[in-house]
Amino acid sequence: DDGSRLWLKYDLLKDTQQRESYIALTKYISFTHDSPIVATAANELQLGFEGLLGKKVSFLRNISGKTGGIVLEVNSDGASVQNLADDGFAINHLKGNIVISAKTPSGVLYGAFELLRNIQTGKNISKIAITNNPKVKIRMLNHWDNANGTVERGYAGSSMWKWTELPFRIDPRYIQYARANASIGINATSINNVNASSRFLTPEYLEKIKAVADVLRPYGISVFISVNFASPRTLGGLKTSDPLDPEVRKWWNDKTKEIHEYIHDFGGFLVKANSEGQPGPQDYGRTHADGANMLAEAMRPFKGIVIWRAFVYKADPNGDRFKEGYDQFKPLDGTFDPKVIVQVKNGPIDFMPREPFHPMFGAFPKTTLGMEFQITQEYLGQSTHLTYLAPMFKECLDSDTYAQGKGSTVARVIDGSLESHQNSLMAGVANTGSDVNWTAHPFNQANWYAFGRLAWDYNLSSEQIAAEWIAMTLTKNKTAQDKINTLMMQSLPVYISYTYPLGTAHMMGEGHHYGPEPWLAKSGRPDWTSVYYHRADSVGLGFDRTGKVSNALSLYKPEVRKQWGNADECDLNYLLWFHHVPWTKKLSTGRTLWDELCFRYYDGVEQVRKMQTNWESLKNEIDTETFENVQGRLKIQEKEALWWRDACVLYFITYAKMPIPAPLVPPARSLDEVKKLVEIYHLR
Ligand code: BDP
Repeated sequence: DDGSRLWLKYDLLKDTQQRESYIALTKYISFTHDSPIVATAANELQLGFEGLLGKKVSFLRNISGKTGGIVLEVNSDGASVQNLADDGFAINHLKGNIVISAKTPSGVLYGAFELLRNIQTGKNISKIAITNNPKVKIRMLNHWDNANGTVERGYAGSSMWKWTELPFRIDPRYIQYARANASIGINATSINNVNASSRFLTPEYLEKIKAVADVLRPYGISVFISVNFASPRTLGGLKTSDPLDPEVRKWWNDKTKEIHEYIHDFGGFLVKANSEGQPGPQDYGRTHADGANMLAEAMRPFKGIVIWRAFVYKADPNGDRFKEGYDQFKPLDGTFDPKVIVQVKNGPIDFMPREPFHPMFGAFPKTTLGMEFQITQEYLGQSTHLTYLAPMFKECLDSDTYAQGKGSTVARVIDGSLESHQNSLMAGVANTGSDVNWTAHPFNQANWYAFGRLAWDYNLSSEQIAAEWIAMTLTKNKTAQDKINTLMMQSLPVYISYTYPLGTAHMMGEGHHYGPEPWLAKSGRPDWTSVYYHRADSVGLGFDRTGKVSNALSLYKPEVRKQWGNADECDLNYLLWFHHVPWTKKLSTGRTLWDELCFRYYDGVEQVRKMQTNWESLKNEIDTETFENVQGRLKIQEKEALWWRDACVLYFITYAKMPIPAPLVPPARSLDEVKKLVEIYHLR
């Protein structure tokens, strides 16, 4: 199995009895609604039944009294759809048929995939009764794909969009991509890097993007474009891109109209502005709101929106990057056009393996805030570490901002319910590429899957999502499923243990972000070094954000401040995010900071070895190609875990000046030797 089918395997169910029971309930597929999306749903059911049940199920328009089939029904005001949101669906037994009803064609499509998932995971569907609504309206992938075929922070080959072939050749993978996304409820995609090229706004590229949009539309997926803010100047030949300049506004109005001539249901713009060298309204003394509102005005005649990113930070050696997004956007709360969603990364720095939730969540009642997670594992082991991210996404979504008292979770900020916003967005930076299995590491598929499932319903548990994915993707054997689930659930804490324990952050190799480089002290900007973040000195380790050095903690509500503000009570997982802790300080574990740090680095490596042994025990239950693929990657993971452990322990010991506590055995190599390993990655 080369993994190309992802979780949509549809292999024949081996249990004949179970198969028979499904066959009895799926004698035909009936639908009357003439929508391409409903047709997609019917086709997918047919494909699924053919594979899973080994029989071709035919389509019927009129069932007149027949029973034992599937009925797809778009119905705007029947009793069955009363409690449904636009993309929601109900699946019920009605008059002898399994009826999938929804208010919209997309709802029917999501219902069809839910039914298939029930069969794929071996559920009894004879009494199926489901009413299901998505929590978030826009469930979106952000591709960081470039026009030249490379992918920013992509670890699974090159771009899946074949720009040179489009619009004339449609790679069949676009359809597989659309199916996979629709199966987990993803309904939007921005197709190019946020470090955007204006090339994507030229007629030549709009024609290509139109071809992609035409493929995705029957799967309920709308297309967004990341735009370069300087396009009026660079592409339009104007003297400026000042958002208050009438000619600039006209240029965007015209361009937006032009885009709609290609893509009538265009999703909208995604913008990274005045961030990491990208142009933006501040280049002209204007605000983020001026920029975003100008684009919103251009979108006004249409249904699309503007997604404006809050990932901004100045290069200030005396500042604290933690506060930048908040500080720059706070005065703008209430000034954004209703068509604008401000997209905020889960944490205040940059997708670190563990970050406290971004302080903007809960502090911007008058602005629709969207979530940006990173599915591609820039800081989470790229394609060589098995790291299941659902628990990380959930840790953020479940965090309580206390904005309106207890229970004001980040999830409720994002779904709009806390502050009564109409629109809502959860975006994930995609991990897809040209690799045959899409994501390089077979387990990275699970992160794409988990992102979609959580964007649909953040109340699903990480275990449940993993269980679905495993059953659909890897094995039907219950014992093996449980073992793999345990392995996945352990993987994030294990990864954090040998890379960023106790709330450390940002100590990776410069530029490529691969491997450890905690000694990095000089870079293009102070906040691109490692020492800026860990602040190791002869006294201790960690960034004091409680007021003495930075008062970042004050951006949170008092309850949150209380939870993290006192080093004696702070959750150890967040400790060094907020405190500069003496090496000799006794922690709640009974160990000193130094000993605990060493213990976690060493334990992380040991746990990877256990993951290897556990994986070995699954040999007979997993397809050989997949088994060996993961087996090989786990070996690299072990080697790299050791690399992280040795680099960090040997570097920090130069400050702590204490021995590595027994019974841990000091690394066999010296700090200089480990430093050389990193140099390799900087060689030209
Ligand atoms: C950082 C990446 C960089 C992205 C940036 C962003 O290192 O490649 O361009 O985020 O989100 O994580 O804009």
